[in-house]
Parts: sequence; structure tokens; C-alpha cells
Amino acid sequence: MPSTPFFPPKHTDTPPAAWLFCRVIDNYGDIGVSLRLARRLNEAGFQVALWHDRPAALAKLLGEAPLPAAIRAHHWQGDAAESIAAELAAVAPALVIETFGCDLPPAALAAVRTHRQLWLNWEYLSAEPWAEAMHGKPSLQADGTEKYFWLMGFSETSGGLLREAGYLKKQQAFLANPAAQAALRRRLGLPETPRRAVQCFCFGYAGAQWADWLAAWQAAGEALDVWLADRQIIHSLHQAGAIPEHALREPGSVWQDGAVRLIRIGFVPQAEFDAVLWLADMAIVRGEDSFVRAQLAGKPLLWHIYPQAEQAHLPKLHAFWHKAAAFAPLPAAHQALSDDLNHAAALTPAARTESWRQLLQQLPQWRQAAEQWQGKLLRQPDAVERVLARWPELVG
Ligand code: TRH
Repeated sequence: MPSTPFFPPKHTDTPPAAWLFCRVIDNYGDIGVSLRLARRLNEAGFQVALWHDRPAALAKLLGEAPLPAAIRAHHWQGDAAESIAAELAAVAPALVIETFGCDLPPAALAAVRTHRQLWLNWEYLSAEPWAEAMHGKPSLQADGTEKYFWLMGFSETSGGLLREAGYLKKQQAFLANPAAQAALRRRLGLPETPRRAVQCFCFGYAGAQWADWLAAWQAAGEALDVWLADRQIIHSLHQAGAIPEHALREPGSVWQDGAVRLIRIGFVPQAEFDAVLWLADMAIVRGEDSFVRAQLAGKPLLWHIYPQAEQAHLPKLHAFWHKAAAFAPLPAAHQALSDDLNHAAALTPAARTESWRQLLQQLPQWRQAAEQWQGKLLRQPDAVERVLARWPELVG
């Protein structure tokens, strides 16, 4: 007999179990989204088992804080039969999620077939129309089991975004707490007090464009502090000879030329990542999760999208900015820079500098627009609330 799914989970005595499976392609995004989803499901009342194949990346995102006892991480090696059997012996899953098209191991598939639960294929975020159309659709498996596509997105009809309860209150509390801000600045390696300059968080992929962007920042002449997260951009600047070999080797190191100061910041645990964005005036973010968090933070942003073969990322990039057009108040300058950053259309040095200068001069208006977009996103139910809302319909 199939077991009855728990719904809604928080009204049961034993927390329902959610199983998540994640195979990391590269970087931090796959495991970053899986960890965030695990935490959010736990917050919504689930106990969570997370199978993943990149312990070092998970450890980096966790920092020194352990996972709550209700989230158990398993190193996914081979078919993970033992850990799956142990989890199953404790409690059958009510929800099984394979992230980003990773195939479930046989023991998890067997559990899906035996127990009547919700099975989701949690796909990459996209604002493209096909993604909204595909979201929530079933994909009937050969044995008659149904798996549903879950595609996160920005509209009411999409799979939503992951967002923790009380997000705005946490942001407001942090912004009202100078001691917490100073402590975070110290941990990041930022100078104790910010100078009068635009503070730009910058987390992007390696590429030849960074030397050109540095030249544009310098030519624009506006005071600018760029907080460089992770190593990829710094590596590109070294390779291009745009900064000396010895520069920016350690978190906290600073390289300054004219109005532009580059600061290498340390990697923070994911639980602190939002606060870094809250501290900044604007952000250049990448991939999926940091891109979403900058929007939730209400920050003016440029998106360095994850590059794909044959420029397949460009329709995705343009679909997002089409949807969020009001969020970029100087469409021409913003789109030109966005396309330049993402190798869609290169700018001349003069045009790059001019577009950057225009954007910085419009920063207050840009911030207002970004906060409106933030408000729109915060008013929508988050991805996990949407899963729970559709539960009766999907599980039947
Ligand atoms: O790291 P990313 O580039 O991740 C990805 C992967 O490359 C993936 O394969 C690809 O498909 C996907 O992008 C689209 O970028 P992302 O998604 O922003 O993930 C970074 C994570 O790292 C995010 O959860 C925030 C976190 N982070 C910290 O926790 N602390 C830090 O200091 C920094 C810089 C990031």
C-alpha cells in the first residue's frame, strides 16, 4: 500500500521527510541552491536528507556553523544505497527532489515507486516563456510514476524564488545595526569605514572583459570601491597584466589607481551572504543564486550569466531583462553594459566608459527601481510556499 503523503507538513507530529539529490557541475551554484532549498524546506517543517557529491563546496558554504540536526547531508558516492536505506528505515520521504536534471540513484527511484509522494525535477531558473510554460508540468515515467518539472522564476505563474521567512525584517535589522555591519566588514577584509565612493560587490566569471571594465571604471573617474569575491576576476586581471602580479593575493588586500579601489574580500558562509549584499550600493553577480539574492536585497545589479556553448545563455539573459525592464532605469546604458559583460555585443572603450558613468550618475534612481522590483518579488509566495500550495493537486 502506498503511504499517505503528509500535507500540510507542519500539522503532523513527525516532521515529513524531503530528500534532495544534487550533482555539482561546477562552482557553488548547484550546491548553493540545493543547500538553500534544504534549509527552506526545513524552515517549512520538513526534515531533510541532502545527497551531494562535492563535500568541499558544501563545507565552504557552511563555514563553521553546522547544519541543523534536521538536515542530514550525505556524500553521494556510487549508488548511495546504504544511506538511502538508513533514511528510508527512519521515515519514508514525502517529497523527493532531483536538482538540475541529476538522475536519482536506483534505491531512491525504488522508494519513489513504493511510496506515494511528490517527485520534482528542480530545474535551472529562467525567465524565458518556455520555462513558465513547462513549470509544473508532469513528465510521465515508463512505470506510470509522475515526476513534475519545477522551474523557479519571477512571476506568479512560475515556480517562484527561494526566500526565507522574515527576509525583509532581517535586512532592516542588519541595516540598523552599525556594530553588525562593522563586524562583517572586518570579516570580509574591507577597510573599517567606507570612503565616499560607490561600493560595488563583484562576483563574476573569468574573462578578458575585466581588464576593459577596469579601464572603463578608471576612465569614468567616479570614486568606486569594487569588492572582488572569489578568485576568477582577479585571475583574469593578473593574466591581462591589468594589475601587478603581487596585487590582491589575500582577502583584505587592496589595489588602488586613481578613483578606483579594488578590494579582495573573503568568502563568507552562505548564511552571511545576504548581509554582504545589504552592505553594498550595487552588485555585479553571476550564475543563479547570487543573482537572485541581489534582487531580493533590492540592489542595482548587472548579471554575469553562466556562459553556455553556442551563446545559449543570451536568450535567458535577455528574457530576464525584458521581464525586469523597469528595474534598469537607463535601459540603453544598462543593456549595452550587460551585453558587453556577457559577450553579446562588445562596446568601444569610450562607449563602455560613458555607459558606466551614466549608470553611476543615475544610481539613486536605479536604487529606487531595484527596491520596487524587490517589493514585487517579496510580495509573491516563495518557491516552497508554492510547492506546498500545489501539493494536494500534484500528489492527488
Ligand atoms: O558559483 P556560481 O557560478 O554557480 C553556478 C554553477 O556554476 C552552476 O553549474 C551553474 O549552472 C549555475 O551557476 C547557473 O554562481 P551562483 O549561482 O551565484 O552560486 C554562488 C553561491 O555561492 C551562492 O549560493 C552564494 C554563495 N556564496 C557564498 O555563500 N559566499 C560567498 O562569499 C560568495 C562569493 C558566494
